[in-house]
Amino acid sequence: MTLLKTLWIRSSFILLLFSLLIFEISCSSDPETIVEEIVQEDPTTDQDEDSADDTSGDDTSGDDTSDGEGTVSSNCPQGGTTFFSESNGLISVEFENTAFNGDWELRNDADDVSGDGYMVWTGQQRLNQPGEGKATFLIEITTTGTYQFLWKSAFRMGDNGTEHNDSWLRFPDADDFFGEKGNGSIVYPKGSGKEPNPEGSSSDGWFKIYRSGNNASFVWQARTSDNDAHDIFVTFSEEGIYTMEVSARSSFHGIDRFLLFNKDSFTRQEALGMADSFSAQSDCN
Ligand SMILES: [Ca+2]
Repeated sequence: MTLLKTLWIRSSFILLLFSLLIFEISCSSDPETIVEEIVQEDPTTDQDEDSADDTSGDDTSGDDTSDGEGTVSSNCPQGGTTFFSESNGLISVEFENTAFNGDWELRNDADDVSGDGYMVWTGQQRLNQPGEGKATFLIEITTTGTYQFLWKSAFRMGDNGTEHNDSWLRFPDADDFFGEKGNGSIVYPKGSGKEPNPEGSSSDGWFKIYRSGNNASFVWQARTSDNDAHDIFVTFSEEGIYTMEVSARSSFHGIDRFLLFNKDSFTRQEALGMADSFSAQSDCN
C-alpha cells in the first residue's frame, strides 16, 4: 500500500507539474499575441494617418492651385488693365484690342482683316528709336515653354514691300526673347546683354519685326535681322502674366492681329489653323 501510495503521489505531482507547465505556456503566449496585435495595429494606424495626411495634402494643394490662379489674375504687371489668357499653348489676339496713344489710328478699309480692323502708325518714323507710341499687351501663361510669335500685317502706303513694313517688339519680363532661323542661327536684341545681335537696327531689348514681299495683302509673317530672316521666339519659364510691348517704327505699317503658339505643341500651319480661337480677355484685379 505504501508503495502504491507513493507512486500515486509522484504521478499526481508530475501531472500537476505538467499541468502548471501547460498553463504557463498558455499564459505566456497571450501577451505575445497581444503584442503582435498591437504591432499589427500600429502600421494600420500609421497608414490611416498617412492617408489622412495625403488627403489633407491634396486638399492643401487644391487650395494652393485656386489661390495661385487668383494670385496670377490679380498681379498684373504695370502698363495694362486687362490680360489675355493663353489656352492649350495658343494666344490669339486682335491687335486693336488694347489701349493706344500717340499717332496710332484704327482703320477698317481692308477686306482681309478681322475684328474692328487694324492699327496703323501715322506719326513720325522711329527707325532707330523704339518706345514711341508704346502699346502694351498683358499675357497670362499657364503652359510654360517657348512660343513662336507671328503677326498679320501689311504695308499701307505705296507698293514697295520693303517700306512701311515693320514695327518694334519687346517682351521685357520674359525669360528669353530671340530670333532663330532654320540653320540654327540665333540672334538676341541689342541691349539684352546677349550676343550675337541681328543685322540692322535693334536696341534696348527691342527687335525690329518686319514682313517681306510686295504682296499688298495682310500676311502672317514676323522676322528680324535684315537680309538674314530669323523667326521670332519668346520663352516663358513660369506661369504668370507677362508683358508684350509694340512701338512705332515705320509709318503706315498696318497690324491686324498677332499669334503666339507653343513651338513644341504645334507647327506653324497647325497654329494658324486654330488662330480664329481668340484668347479670352479679362480685367486685372
Ligand atoms: Ca484686327
